Amino acid sequence: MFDQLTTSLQKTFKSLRGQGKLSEENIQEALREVRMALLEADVHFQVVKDFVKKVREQVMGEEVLNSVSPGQQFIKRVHDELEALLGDRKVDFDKSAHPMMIVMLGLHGVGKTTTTGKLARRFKNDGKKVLVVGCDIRRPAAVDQLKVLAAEAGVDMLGPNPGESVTALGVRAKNHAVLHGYDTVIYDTGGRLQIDDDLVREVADLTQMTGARNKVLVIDAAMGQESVSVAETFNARCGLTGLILTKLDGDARGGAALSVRAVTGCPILMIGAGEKQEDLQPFYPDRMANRILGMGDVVSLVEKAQLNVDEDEMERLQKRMFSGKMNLEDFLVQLRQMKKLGSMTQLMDMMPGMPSVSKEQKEKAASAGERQSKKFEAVILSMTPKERRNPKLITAKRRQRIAAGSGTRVKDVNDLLKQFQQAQKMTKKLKQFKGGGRMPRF
Ligand SMILES: Nc1nc2c(ncn2[C@@H]2O[C@H](COP(=O)(O)OP(=O)(O)O)[C@@H](O)[C@H]2O)c(=O)[nH]1
Ligand SMILES: [Mg+2]
Repeated sequence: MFDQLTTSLQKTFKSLRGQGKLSEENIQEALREVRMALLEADVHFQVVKDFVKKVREQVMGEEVLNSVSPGQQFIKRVHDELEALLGDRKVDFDKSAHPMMIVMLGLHGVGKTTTTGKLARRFKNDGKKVLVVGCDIRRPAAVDQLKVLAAEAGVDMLGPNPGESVTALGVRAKNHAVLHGYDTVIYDTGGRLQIDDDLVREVADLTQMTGARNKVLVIDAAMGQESVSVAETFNARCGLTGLILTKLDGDARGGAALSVRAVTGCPILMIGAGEKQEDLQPFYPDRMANRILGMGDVVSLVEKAQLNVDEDEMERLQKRMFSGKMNLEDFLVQLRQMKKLGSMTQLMDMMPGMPSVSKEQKEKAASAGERQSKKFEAVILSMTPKERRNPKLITAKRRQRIAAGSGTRVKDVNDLLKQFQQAQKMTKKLKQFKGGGRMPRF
């Protein structure tokens, strides 16, 4: 997702990077390219217009700072505007009422039921007692689908009684939740292929009768411009409180999804990037902006790591990475943690510089990467603790010993040391970025 946008923006930035000074002319040219990139990615034209205008105003009116190159400053502006477009800050569900109620809205097939299961699992893991309610009463299969997902998430589920209306079911579920001490109630509703009055009235009644504070529109990121008008209609009739983008794992251009936040003013709460229940993440505007610009998503990476692996170890590692110091012991920890994190392909999407690579290339690189990290692990294990802490000690002779000891070739030892040096270089950039808020060169 967003690969194409990333590629074209990076091309623009590349041509700016070499410029010692930005002239009005090359700013105009760069802005034109940014505009094209956004339009090609299917971002709504009005949103693009506003976006480019804001960047232009910012860039024209400002003095070039000494510490950064003009090109970097331009990129920073684009980054900031992109972040503002995606939302000023991270927003969570409205948890002020107990039980907290969420109504899932949206067209057919966008991922409401799947996301209901994902959310249920998430809240359950947070220690909440969760009830999901199958309000898609016209399709018996939909209620069964939710039943399966609820069982998978380990939460309770309530379905319609024969002849029961959606609002009656909604109110019954609410009473049931209050009576039995549920903390969270998620209503999965039915959708249509296109927006129609009956549907909107039905869900508007449901939200009103239950008093649910969270009215969340689920948007399929692959859907294109239609999602903008769908969002406007739902917002006008139900008063949306948030958005969830799904299918960000796909190849679609995704720009329409980026426009919906700007058009409705509703925050994006979560993003779904896969069919499995764990494939749901909170949405951070700044991280998404980084990712779209091809800076990767180091912070998300570290967070994902924290969920799955030893937290103390990760924290130590993170600190060392940000301090610009890293030795081969840290590198080994990193290799092992990465292994625990699951698919390399998924991880590579989050790595700096990676999003501009094609999917096939990523997959090919991923399996090669997994083989290589096994080798690297063996190599590091064959070093003495002193060598691991101070890789500069590793002379040609020592390389031979290490290769023999680990059943690898000297070339593998060299490759590892080279990669380690690159990682070290990157951590130094991270340090700069964290310390001074400056954009790393990419
Ligand atoms: N790849 C991918 N597929 C998804 C995602 N979310 C939902 N789906 C799939 O989209 C299809 C429709 O989902 P469903 O939840 O039934 O949509 P609903 O009609 O809105 O309830 C199903 O095949 C889901 O597995 C996602 O984030 N990524
Ligand atoms: Mg459904």
